[in-house]
Amino acid sequence: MILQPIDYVVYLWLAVALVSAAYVAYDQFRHNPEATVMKWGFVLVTLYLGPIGLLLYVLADKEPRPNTHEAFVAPLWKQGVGSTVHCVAGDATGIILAAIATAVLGLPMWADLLIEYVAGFLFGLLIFQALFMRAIMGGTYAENVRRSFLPELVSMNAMMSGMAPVMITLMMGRDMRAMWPGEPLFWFVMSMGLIVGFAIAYPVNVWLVARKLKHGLMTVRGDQSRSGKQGTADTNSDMGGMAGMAEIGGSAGVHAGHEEKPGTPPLVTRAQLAAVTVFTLLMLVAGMYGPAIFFNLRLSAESVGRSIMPPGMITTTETPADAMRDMAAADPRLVSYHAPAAARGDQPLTPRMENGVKVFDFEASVIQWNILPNKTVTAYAINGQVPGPRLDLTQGDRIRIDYTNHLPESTSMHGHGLIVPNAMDGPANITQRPIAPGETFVYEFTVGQSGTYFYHSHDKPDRQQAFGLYGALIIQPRDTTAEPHADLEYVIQLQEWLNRDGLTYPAMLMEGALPNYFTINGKAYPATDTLHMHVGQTMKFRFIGTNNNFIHPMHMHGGPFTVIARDGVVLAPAARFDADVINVGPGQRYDVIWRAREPGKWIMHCHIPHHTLNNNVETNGAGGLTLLVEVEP
Ligand SMILES: [Cu+2]
Repeated sequence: MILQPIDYVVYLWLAVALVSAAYVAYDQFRHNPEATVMKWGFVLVTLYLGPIGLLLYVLADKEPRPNTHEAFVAPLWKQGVGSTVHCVAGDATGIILAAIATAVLGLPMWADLLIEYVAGFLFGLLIFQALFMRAIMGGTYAENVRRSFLPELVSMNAMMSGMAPVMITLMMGRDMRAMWPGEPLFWFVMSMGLIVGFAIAYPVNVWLVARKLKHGLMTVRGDQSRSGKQGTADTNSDMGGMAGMAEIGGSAGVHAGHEEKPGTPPLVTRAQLAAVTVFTLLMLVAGMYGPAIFFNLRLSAESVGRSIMPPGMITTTETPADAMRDMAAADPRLVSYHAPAAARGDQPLTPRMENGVKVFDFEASVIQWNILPNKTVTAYAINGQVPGPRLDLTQGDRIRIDYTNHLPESTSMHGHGLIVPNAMDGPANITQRPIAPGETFVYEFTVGQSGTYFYHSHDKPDRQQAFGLYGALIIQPRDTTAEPHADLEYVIQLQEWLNRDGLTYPAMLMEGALPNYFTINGKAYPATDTLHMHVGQTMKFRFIGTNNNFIHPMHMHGGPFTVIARDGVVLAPAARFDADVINVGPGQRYDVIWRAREPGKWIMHCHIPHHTLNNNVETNGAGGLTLLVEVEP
């Protein structure tokens, strides 16, 4: 599934890598007179480097015409390619196996790096160098390990010094999917790291080949009557189960690209070797330690949980994984319901009566929700709507809410402003154990108050309420005589959203997390409701600060309204006042009555102009927190 623009590149790259590796495998084993160890080396490296591996194969190793391979691969630059391919094939395989293991085990990045280095080095040395090259080099396995140790060390150091910073920078940026081997992005990032590692290791390998410390490409022309799969018995026993490698030994004619015989003394002094070894060790330290200055290497793939953080979020070496998961996008792959574009939230929910108790079923899940006809958000929703269903109650009702959690994280519900038994209040980990995914929690209490209230998530509300876990509680008083009357009524629930490149992040008053969309009842203007009135009619607006961050100065055109209640409590007649702007802060409720005085199109909107735009764009004269009231004569 495409979650980010980079994913197109990732899938394309991985497809090209697979096709390239398939071609190299076919051509190597069918047509190219190369040693088997190098054939496998090129296949693996093409798998890791994609089209670059294919390019190197065709330019440096693929026999151009029959019986020209010996001469074709002779130049030093090609021998250097062969030597680097041999190194990277072994080292990278060890590194990738280690990366998968450390991710699954939940080890931190710093441990991941060290284990990758050791695994890559050992895999390269013990298997790709000492084991597979033994038939060519001669001698015992132990002699080969000893002889290969320094060349393998300097080559591995150089490769890791290039790979580590690329891997860390790309893995530990804002798209943490890159840390998890189950994600295609992980393989793409590994590929990018290996490309840089290959490039850095190449000059080192050219030097190693030139000084006769390592072999490069070879030409192997076996007995044509014999299948390449069948080696001699003694080679097979050395190779264990890897019979396919057998033809590098036995009776096959092997010609190393350089004409030295096995055992030719290296053309290198102790001082040169020591200098190169020390220098590549310094490169390694710089490559491994350098990124720790900028990234928190204590994080693990498991702890960050494939989070994608908002663009612009400030992360430092101290930013914990919890902070990243808190600010991460809602995962669109978890969407269980695509609400129709015209669906509305705040729908009255009819209870079923059980022994005099009004019972409501709440189901929280991840949905796709349209805030505009052409703009969807990934929302956390109750009963598939944003805002959640409205509960129309009467003072004195006994109610029960059976709350089932289908979210990927725990949750809870708080009845905001209500006087309830403490155990029914909702703050997760304070008055109740959070409702785990798949669990149901029962909230039951008697509604003693009346007025405008709301419910919202009280488990990580900065994240969950921002994603849409809230809804209105409208409670009629038992005695309605004191209630100021209006002809019509409309509930206004405010919300802020952050949506970029198709992903929805919890909007927060933090760097990189500021909202770019704003909704009334889950819709941004011009998708908000248009209200219809006649001159002389009155409308009771119930403002609810269901949003998380801003105080919204809600302003009415066409004359002032009368503020008649605050936070569910009706103001005494002497305390009521007229205004044309009311500041609705998070959690606050104001009931106001507005009289239609003149016919026409009157708008209500937030007076922070940025909040009346959709991603900074004005549509049909406004956007976001804007509502149209059409008054007929
Ligand atoms: Cu506002």
